Amino acid sequence: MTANTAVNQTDKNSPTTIYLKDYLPPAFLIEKTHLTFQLDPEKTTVTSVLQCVANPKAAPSQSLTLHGQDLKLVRLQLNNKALTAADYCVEEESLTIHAVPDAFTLTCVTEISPATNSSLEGLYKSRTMYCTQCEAEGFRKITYYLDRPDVLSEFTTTVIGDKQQFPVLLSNGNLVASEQLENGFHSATWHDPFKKPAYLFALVAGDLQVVEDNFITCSGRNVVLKIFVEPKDLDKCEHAMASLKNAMKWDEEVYGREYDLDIFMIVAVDDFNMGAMENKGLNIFNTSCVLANPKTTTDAGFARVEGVVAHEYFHNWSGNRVTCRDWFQLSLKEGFTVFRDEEFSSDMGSRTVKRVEDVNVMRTLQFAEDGGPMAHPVQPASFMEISNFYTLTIYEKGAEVVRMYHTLLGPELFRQGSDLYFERHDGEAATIEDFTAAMAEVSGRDFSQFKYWYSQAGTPVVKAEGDYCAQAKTFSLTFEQYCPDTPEAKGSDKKPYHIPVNVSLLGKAGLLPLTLDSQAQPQTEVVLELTEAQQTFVFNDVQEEPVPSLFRGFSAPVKSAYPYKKADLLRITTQDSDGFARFDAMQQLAVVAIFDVMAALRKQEEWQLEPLLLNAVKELLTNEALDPAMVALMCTLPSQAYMSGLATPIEVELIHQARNAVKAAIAEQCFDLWLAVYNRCLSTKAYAFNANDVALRSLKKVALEYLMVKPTEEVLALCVKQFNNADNMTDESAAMSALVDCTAPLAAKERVDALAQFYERWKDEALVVNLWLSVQAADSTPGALKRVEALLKHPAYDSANPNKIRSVVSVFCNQNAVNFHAIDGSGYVFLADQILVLNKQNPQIASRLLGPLTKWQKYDVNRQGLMREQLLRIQSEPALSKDVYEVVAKSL
Ligand code: 0A1
Ligand code: ZN
Repeated sequence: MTANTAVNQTDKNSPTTIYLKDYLPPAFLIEKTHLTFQLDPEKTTVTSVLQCVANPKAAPSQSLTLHGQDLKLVRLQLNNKALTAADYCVEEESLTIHAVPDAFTLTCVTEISPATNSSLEGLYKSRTMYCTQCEAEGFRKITYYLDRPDVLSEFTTTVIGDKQQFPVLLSNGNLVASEQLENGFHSATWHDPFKKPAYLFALVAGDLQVVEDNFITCSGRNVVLKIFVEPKDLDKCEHAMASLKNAMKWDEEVYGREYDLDIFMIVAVDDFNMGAMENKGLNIFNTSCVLANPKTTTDAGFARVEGVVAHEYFHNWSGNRVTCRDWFQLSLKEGFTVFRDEEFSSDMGSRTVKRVEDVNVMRTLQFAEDGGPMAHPVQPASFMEISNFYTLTIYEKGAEVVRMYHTLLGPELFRQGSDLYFERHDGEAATIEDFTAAMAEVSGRDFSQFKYWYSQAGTPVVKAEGDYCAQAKTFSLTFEQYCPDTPEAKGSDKKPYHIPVNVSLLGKAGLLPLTLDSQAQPQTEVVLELTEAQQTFVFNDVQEEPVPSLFRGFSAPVKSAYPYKKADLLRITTQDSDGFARFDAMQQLAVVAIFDVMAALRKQEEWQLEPLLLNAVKELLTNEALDPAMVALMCTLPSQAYMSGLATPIEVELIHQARNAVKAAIAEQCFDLWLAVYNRCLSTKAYAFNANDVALRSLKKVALEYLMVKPTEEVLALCVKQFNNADNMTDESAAMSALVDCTAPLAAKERVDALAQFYERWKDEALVVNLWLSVQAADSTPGALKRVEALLKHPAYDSANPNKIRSVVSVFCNQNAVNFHAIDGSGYVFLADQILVLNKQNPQIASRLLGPLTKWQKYDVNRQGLMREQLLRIQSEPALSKDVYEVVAKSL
């Protein structure tokens, strides 16, 4: 088993911290890279021939230092001269050749062991196939190289393998040669004409089937599209292919970006640390993000495939053609590409639903990251292990920052800015500053204050107050902003942000026309630009006291507060033209209702469901003109995780109880309405993935959840019927979840039967089994840890497969709060045990699992002690990986 190089604890040194301010260009460039792989499970030979030149833009250097990790060096040759031990020095993570000329060819032969590479970085085996993962720094586990994103090279790759075992041999670019060799071996040579950094390199070898299609680009070129999968998954490629074609077309229409190679390939692999990877011309996907079939995949799964396929495809421009100078610029490609994929998905389905889902992720998960010990700016200033920085802040907050340019500039100028950025930096490694400069140049705007969104960590808090003067007919909005302390800076030292605030004013009969001092033409929505710590905006000619609708569409990633009365919120939920604002107001009403119940439970007092919330729900359930997807979202109570972000210390049990109590009250008091809604949503049409059908299924699911809180015989029968007769996984798994979540004695047998039957039906479908595992890991009834431990021993579990680990361990620790945070600390001990095993086996996954423990400061003193104890236990492990070390050290 190879693991990441363990941190040497005996010398008491922590791993080195790398700083953005220390960036230096590379002393050498690699113009051409020629690789030959002779595949073998334990002894793959990699021959690299590198054409190197001194970098004219860097300080001259006589020696060349290459990155390398877990490599066995077999041979080294400089031009025609074989090098001997005296000519170079091999260290744990590098190879230095003492003297090199200004231009030279370096030939290097190394041996690696893909079969024992359990870290899933570099070249590894996933079931029967070989594949690679090189971002961020995995290429150095393949051969010695300048493994940094600002070294761009033209790659030619020859792969040699046994033809029977590996009929398919793939790498980046175009296939330029294939040969039949002796002893049943064959070879394929691929050439990628586009210069790229090593992190975009890919290789795949396996016995794979292919689904093929084509796309004619806007300039009339034919591009062959291929999706490679294991034979059993051939029936699950159609949706990814359609999504790919939609994404290619969308990128041409919306960004003017045309695909550049003659072939675009996707490969599905089972063992993958992340969702997918944008390697040039050869994207590698976690099966969970590419395979979809109505029978085995939920609507959420379909949406994820559509989004991830598009995301990886969009990287061809935002990431590959224009790449990153260094890893501090990661959000340059990730934030921009997430913004692009979010907009694509909005255009393909329901814009409002997509926005609500994305904002929920920001508010529940990214805000928690921003408020924890791993908080970092969108452009971090330092890191120890870059793998730890593939975060919600880099991706999702980064996308929100790009969205704010879009809001401030409007679509036309934004497009001009992106055109300029792509044109100016094509074939280069760029920086976040380059992106900002392009946006500034096309708009003539000054983004110097806006840049604090990149350099300051933490979620800004914006408090607003309104003041209506009936006499003068003015409405003043006063905003105050501040940003809390984060690990790298005190709040008081942070500069005010440049915040776009989308505002409308609601009158009794709808949106009011707005006249600001600075504007002549009345509109119904304006973008206020908040730049001061405190600032007032005055609207004129306001004929009645309005209810302001603020941060419409979540126009900035901030925590906002306005002293709304409950009736004001109700007005927004029913009258606002912005779907997100309606959802948001409803959620605020629900939060208030849950907090009220928590307060009553704390004092052991009687409580009553907030009547305004109940009325709002009833209105939503009876108004058949509303979008069912919005009804579903608005009737879904804020999650335990969302509620946990609102007050410290987090009262785990109380939130759980109060949420359940509110849910039960709504369920009971609207039972007949829910039943009517459920019946209204039933459909006899065959499954299709489109906004309307998804909307109906989502509302049906929410209806079933409420009905199953306290089911009648009739409801239970409906649920079982849906479980048995559904023609698609969305409905089938919704019924299973409803049964599993149902604690009523009436459903006790059905609950047990459903789980057993589901497994019997789907035990041969790995991704469906993951769903089955996660439903059980999230089951919040008592005794969850025992059940989870049993799942880890179940034949369906595979402790080396990240998807399985996520389905059980992550789901239990992140989505089963009452059990994970059991007051005896057993959940924490369990997680630490898992992390310690994974630390050796797969450090990236181990480090990601640490998340819930790092938030210890948000809990009561008792739990704080128990969580810290486990962090300390992990810290005392003698061979801690860099990945785990960094997160633990920063958390303590
Ligand atoms: N760039 C990919 C995600 C990715 C990042 C890191 C990986 O290994 C550490 C793997 C994939 C994307 O944004 O889709
Ligand atoms: Zn990405």
